[in-house]
Amino acid sequence: MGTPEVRRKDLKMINGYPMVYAFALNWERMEEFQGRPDDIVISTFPKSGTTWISEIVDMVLNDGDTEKCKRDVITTKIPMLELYEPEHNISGIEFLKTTPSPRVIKTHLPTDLLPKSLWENKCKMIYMARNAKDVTVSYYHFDLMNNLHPVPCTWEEYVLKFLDGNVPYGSWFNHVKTWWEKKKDHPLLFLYYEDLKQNPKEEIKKVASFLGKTLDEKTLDKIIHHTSFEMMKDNPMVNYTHLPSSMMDHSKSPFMRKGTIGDWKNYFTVAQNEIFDAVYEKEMSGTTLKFCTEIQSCCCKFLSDY
Ligand code: PPS
Repeated sequence: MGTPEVRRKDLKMINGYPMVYAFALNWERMEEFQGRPDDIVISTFPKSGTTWISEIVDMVLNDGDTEKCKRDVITTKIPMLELYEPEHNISGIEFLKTTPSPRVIKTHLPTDLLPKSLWENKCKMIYMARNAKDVTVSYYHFDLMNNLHPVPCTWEEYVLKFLDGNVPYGSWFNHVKTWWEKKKDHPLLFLYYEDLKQNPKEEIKKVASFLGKTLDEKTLDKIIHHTSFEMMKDNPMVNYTHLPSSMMDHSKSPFMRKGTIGDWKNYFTVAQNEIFDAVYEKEMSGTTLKFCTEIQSCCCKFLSDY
């Protein structure tokens, strides 16, 4: 049998979640994945700053040593669990099997698709959340350039699809709410993109403390500088330009696009914003999660922080 065609295919349902077609192939692999007690999991809904927090975690674990952090590309340093691309024989699971401990694992999986052993082993997890409107804009542009995703529709249709959870990994609402709940009974650090953007030092200190590290001011400043959007945009080890263009076509939209809070205002019409807000209010009622959607002095204040 030849290599299956996985580019621009429709999403495939896995236990009720729409999944990237290629990743959904042989899903049993995921259920059998063996977590190790010292694994560190970085989880996000896509386009919430995964690459950013991943590089921060790598810098924290390496005490701010930029040379060590240049040892390899981000996809090798922090492999993506569910990534599977048969044409180039890229498999997150296979790669992780041969990765020495302690492993840092990237995933976008919702809580109930994450392999059980990662929960059972009480692995440390860092969840990074970003406001839904900026995620919608970022995801739309990602669909333009990511050939493993279905061909994107118009922006107008995309907003509705996003609200319906008809995008890879399903509903943003379900994702952030269920991960937030996990915080109650699992070692999980819940962070916000907007907080990291506005107060990187405080947020990086939280990451360091969660990972059992104490970093001095100079190291913290070094990490902030190395992981700024401007630096990461031009860093070929983290800006995803190393992947084959058959997977990601940066001429359609760069992976490191804008890296800002509030870009949604450049895309949402007044009518779209009203529709979005109405769904948002319904979906988010009853949760203590609070997001900010624009730059302001007081950002994502939530009611039951650590
Ligand atoms: S992915 O494909 O889901 O793993 O993408 P992810 O890394 O989660 O998200 C990509 C968005 O994060 C922005 N980004 C950053 N913002 C601020 N600072 C830094 N250092 C940084 N690095 C990446 C990236 O530009 C994408 O957001 P948009 O809004 O599209 O620019």
